[in-house]
Amino acid sequence: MPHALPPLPYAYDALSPTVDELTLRIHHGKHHGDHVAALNAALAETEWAEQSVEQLLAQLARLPEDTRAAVRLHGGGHANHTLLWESMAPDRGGEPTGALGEAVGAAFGSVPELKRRLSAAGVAHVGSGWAWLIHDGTGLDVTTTPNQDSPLMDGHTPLLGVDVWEHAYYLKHQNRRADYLEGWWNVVDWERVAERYAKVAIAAG
Ligand code: MN3
Repeated sequence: MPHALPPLPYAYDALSPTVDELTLRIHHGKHHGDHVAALNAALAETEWAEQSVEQLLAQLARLPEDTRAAVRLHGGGHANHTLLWESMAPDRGGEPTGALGEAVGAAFGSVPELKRRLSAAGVAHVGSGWAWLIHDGTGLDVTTTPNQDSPLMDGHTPLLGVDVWEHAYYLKHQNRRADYLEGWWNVVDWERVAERYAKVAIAAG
């Protein structure tokens, strides 16, 4: 079954002014939409066409070379953007509570320290890519990936990711990636992050 562009779970102007409407329209409809179309083109009439994007990224090395590069870029782009849309909501922000809040405290000392580290990783990342809060099988960590690489390629579970490609912020913030990252925390939906954490925490025991 072909991969599909998931509809945004909110209106294009719902995250404004943190994420402006034009940026979100182009980012979702064009950038993410193009990844989905290119992924489907690469997988068409192959034995891999029925696999989920998560399955594909977790076993990238098994794919034939000509398919692998396309799945890495466009499958990664599809998975990363889907997670991003689901991680944002209007008027959110604040701090995680419950088990996730405790795990963040244990790993980073505090939620503000996690935010500082993830933002700093995003600012310091050279070129296009993503900054992540991941579960690496034993606990939480902050990391970055280049281009559209997914933490799933390393066997890690992405819990929260922020897109630091210029297309994610340039219309509003131009070169000021740090401003974009600072504001972005205001639309992070920690409840969705906590749902992801609960699943991986059970699996990790
Ligand atoms: Mn993007």
